[in-house]
Amino acid sequence: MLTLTCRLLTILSVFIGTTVLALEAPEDRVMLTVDGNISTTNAVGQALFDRTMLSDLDWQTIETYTSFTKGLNRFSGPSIASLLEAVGAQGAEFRAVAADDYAVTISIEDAKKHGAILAMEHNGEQMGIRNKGPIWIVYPQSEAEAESHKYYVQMIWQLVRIEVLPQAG
Ligand SMILES: Nc1nc2c(c(=O)[nH]1)N[C@H]1C(S)=C(S)[C@@H](COP(=O)(O)O)O[C@H]1N2
Ligand SMILES: [Mo]
Repeated sequence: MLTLTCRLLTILSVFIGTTVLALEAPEDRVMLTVDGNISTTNAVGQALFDRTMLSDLDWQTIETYTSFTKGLNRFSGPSIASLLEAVGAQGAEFRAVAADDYAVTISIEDAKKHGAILAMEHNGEQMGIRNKGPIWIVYPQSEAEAESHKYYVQMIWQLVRIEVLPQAG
């Protein structure tokens, strides 16, 4: 009986896993396009996300210092890990591209390890395009870490696109 229950649970979790992996089409304005080395799409070669879809990912609130703000600031948004999982990203790095064409390559392992998020709210307010929004990649950092060049160059604001890079070699 126990084995049967276990088996049913396995089948069920596989089923739920598959359901979660399917990505519905956005119903609202697209805020983020993910492409490249991904297995889950809702357009040809792309995973398009509107605000609701991003809000449904693993939403996190962090309190952090950044090189661009004063004192402790609160940021909320989906974890990068959950976005990458939702699109079935395969690879070691992604290229993040902003509306102003600024771009930076980010290590997936590093972003996951540090719990970086796609911040969409700053101190409880949605971020507009004039305030580094609507999406800003933010790493949780201490006051000292916030001055680390390695991380502040990765804090790309006005993020519009993530390209998961093919595995090297
Ligand atoms: N969208 C966007 N994000 C960006 C940048 C940019 O030009 N555009 N510059 C990056 C780099 S190289 C650094 S050093 C800092 C620059 O911040 P500052 O322009 O406030 O000095 O933000 C990072 N994030
Ligand atoms: Mo920079």
